[in-house]
Amino acid sequence: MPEYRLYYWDLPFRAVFIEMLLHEVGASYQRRDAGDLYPDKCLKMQNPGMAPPFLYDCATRKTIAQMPAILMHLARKYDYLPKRNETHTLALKTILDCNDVLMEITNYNGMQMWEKEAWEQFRYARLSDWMQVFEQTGLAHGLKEDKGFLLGSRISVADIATTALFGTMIHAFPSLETDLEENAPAIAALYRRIEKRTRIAGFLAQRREHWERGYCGGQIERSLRKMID
Ligand SMILES: N[C@@H](CCC(=O)N[C@@H](CS)C(=O)NCC(=O)O)C(=O)O
Repeated sequence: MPEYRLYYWDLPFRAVFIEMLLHEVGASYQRRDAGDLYPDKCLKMQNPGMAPPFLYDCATRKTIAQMPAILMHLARKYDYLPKRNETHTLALKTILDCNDVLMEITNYNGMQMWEKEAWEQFRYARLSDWMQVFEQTGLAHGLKEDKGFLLGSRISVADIATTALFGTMIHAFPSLETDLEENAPAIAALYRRIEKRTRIAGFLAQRREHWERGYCGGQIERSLRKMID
């Protein structure tokens, strides 16, 4: 029996954060369609949640919602959290930053489709500032282009989340690689190093063959593609 069940759509967007960490730590899981829980059963389970991803932990027989909470649960369990209070807090802050970027790049979960002017303002002001936020965090903790991790000398959930954010974004929209190179060269190097870790590389190769350049799906992905491709 797998250790976890992950309920999500057949897309990388928020699930890839969780899947990358599960692969990195060697935990077994089964991918289930989000529709198995959402929306009908969301309020009926213990620890109800609003929307996928949901992670069912077979050991505790409980379901957790909210991507950041799921990552923190797994990171604690598999020792992927920094030890010091400050960096422990920064790991959570990094995951929340990632989730904010996901929200912003999808124009608040597709509330409105992107128009050229708004997209360019986002791309060249907000997104580039976000990239610099990650870069400055890394540099402050000794990250170099050829070595190191976001929050110090040891890998943590923050590296997995940063890679899931920028690696997935750039795989889906390759022209954004230039933006990351210009605003956050050490982060660009970091995500490439993390993507090469054996278990993560195997997972990404297999899932990307299936997802191809897919990102968040729906009309908002089509709108993003109109802006970027
Ligand atoms: N804050 C939540 C966001 C969850 C979310 O927006 N899920 C999307 C897919 S990524 C969804 O299916 N939303 C449907 C809904 O909100 O009803 C998280 O980080 O997990």
